[in-house]
Amino acid sequence: MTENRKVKAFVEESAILLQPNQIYWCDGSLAEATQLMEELVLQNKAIRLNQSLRPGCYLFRSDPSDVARVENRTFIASIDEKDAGPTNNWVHPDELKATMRQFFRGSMKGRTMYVIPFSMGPIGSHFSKIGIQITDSPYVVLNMRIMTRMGKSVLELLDQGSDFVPCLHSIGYPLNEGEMDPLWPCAPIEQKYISHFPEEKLIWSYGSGYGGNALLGKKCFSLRIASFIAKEEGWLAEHMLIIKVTNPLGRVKYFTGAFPSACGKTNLSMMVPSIPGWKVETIGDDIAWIKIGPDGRLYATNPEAGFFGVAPGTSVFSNPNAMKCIQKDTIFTNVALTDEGDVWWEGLTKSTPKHLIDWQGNDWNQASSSKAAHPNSRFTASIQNCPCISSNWEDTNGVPISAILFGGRRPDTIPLVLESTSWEHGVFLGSIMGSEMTAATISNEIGNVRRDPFAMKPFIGYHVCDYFNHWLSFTNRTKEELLPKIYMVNWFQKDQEGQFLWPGFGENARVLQWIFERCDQQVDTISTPIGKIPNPRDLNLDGLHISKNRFEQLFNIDPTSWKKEVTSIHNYYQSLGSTLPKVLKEQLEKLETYYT
Ligand code: TSX
Ligand code: MN
Repeated sequence: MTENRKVKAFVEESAILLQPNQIYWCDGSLAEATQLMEELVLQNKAIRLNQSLRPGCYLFRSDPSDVARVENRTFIASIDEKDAGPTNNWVHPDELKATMRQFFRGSMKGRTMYVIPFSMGPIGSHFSKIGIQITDSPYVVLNMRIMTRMGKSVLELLDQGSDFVPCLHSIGYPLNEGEMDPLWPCAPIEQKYISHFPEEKLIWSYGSGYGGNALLGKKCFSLRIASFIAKEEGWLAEHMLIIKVTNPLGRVKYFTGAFPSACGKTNLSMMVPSIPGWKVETIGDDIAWIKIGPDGRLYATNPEAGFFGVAPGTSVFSNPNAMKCIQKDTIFTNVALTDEGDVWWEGLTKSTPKHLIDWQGNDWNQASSSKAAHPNSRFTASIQNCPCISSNWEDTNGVPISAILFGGRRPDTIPLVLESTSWEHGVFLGSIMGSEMTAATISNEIGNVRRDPFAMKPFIGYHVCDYFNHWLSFTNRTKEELLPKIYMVNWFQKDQEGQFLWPGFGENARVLQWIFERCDQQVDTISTPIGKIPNPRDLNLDGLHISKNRFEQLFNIDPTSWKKEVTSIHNYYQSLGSTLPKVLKEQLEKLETYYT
């Protein structure tokens, strides 16, 4: 409890609307988490995993209708429709609130209303922002405890009068007298609402208990609401990893990187370099808050305190550090269960277990046609579990950024690495980011590029063109030479046979080395119409057996592909409307002089 009047009013008004059985204030302690988990195990909502293999680890299975973020049920309810822009769903805030109030009314009947005070960012840092999430999901409480700084320390800040973002959440499944509670209660898809009121700095989420729909500190607060606040206040809230790179001489630089989904962002953030003497340590794997420091450079902090990572594809080969993170005190959601009481997912091991219980709780064997783990199954683990966490990940001033990486999954067209010629050109590269649509993409346009500017398409809490303008405005806020260098990287080019041209994973350190040395002006570049590429002698290929032909393909700039690309960017830019910054149109026009 707290004496903060705004907090008290929020909790009291919520309770009147939601009509829970009882109200519980979370203190964030281990005792509290243990008791909540015990209750969930007794109700069969959580499965205790084999404690000698995975101490402190539990498995949850969600309802099959509640397995991922729901972008078509996500709303940016700005007062003026124009402010939400072409990439967001918009409803007038008054109308959306009226609709949602009907759903929220009595939605916690028969349940406990949990009050979660949390901080995004280290307690006491000028970066940090407080939220209070009200929820009826103990699963959400347990996940928020890992993903944020939660409980008592935050209540103390609120007692001292700190402001906060109210985050109202209900799974949307009231329990009437004598009614049976499903294992994963939630509302049907058409009743799910993930709503943001940016001008009011308010989040209302109804009907889903899964991931980004329900852990409101993450995408809703730290990206959608924070991006809006960041524009007002002159900073950036980005969908980026943050890494600390140390060279063999012990010199340190920090890089951030934005990648669309399925590009291995978490893998890169924990990568083990293949080249001797180089070290990569993690500051964050998903979100970066970036501000101009007193010296005019950009400083980044990770507002989160945990990883909510995709399980399938995570293995000792792809991400050995993540495998160590999830050895203990981890919540697994929608992965498969082995006969030993351990977890399994596609891509974990070369051989498939003979028998499993799949993510829906059914028997599964090698003849089964379905996947054992859901493709969007997750692990929730504390950053403290990570063997490669940087010692200064909680620095209250953040870490100074030397380079920003923009990535994408492109089988052709985009070279292994490309340096921007200016900040404006770098923003252009961010704005045209995209990934090829694969069989895993829920779309029938396999082979086409899905544009995902700055990997922020689903997370910009306002008009995408205003967002581009905000990025461009940084040259007015600080000296351009103090801003990070901007790179586009592409680990995913393929040869004519469909084989990956670049070995990726730990070998990506060779690209990081080149960027590192570019930041120190130790190496030069070759200018091309699309930007600057490495001088072949400067990319460290020691111990890597790659033919001259393959190497040339990795940096080949094919005019036919670029003609197609320029047309595609042109069409994409048109879809963003008339407020697209002139500077970006000019960047495209310059490219068009080479490729038409
Ligand atoms: O995460 C990936 N990274 C970044 C790692 C630091 N993945 C996995 C993407 C899906 C989430 C990659 N996949 C990367 C990569 O750099 N590159 C590729 C393509 C690739 C896949 C397999 C191999 C080589 C390249 N080789 C073998 O499997 C032996
Ligand atoms: Mn993400």
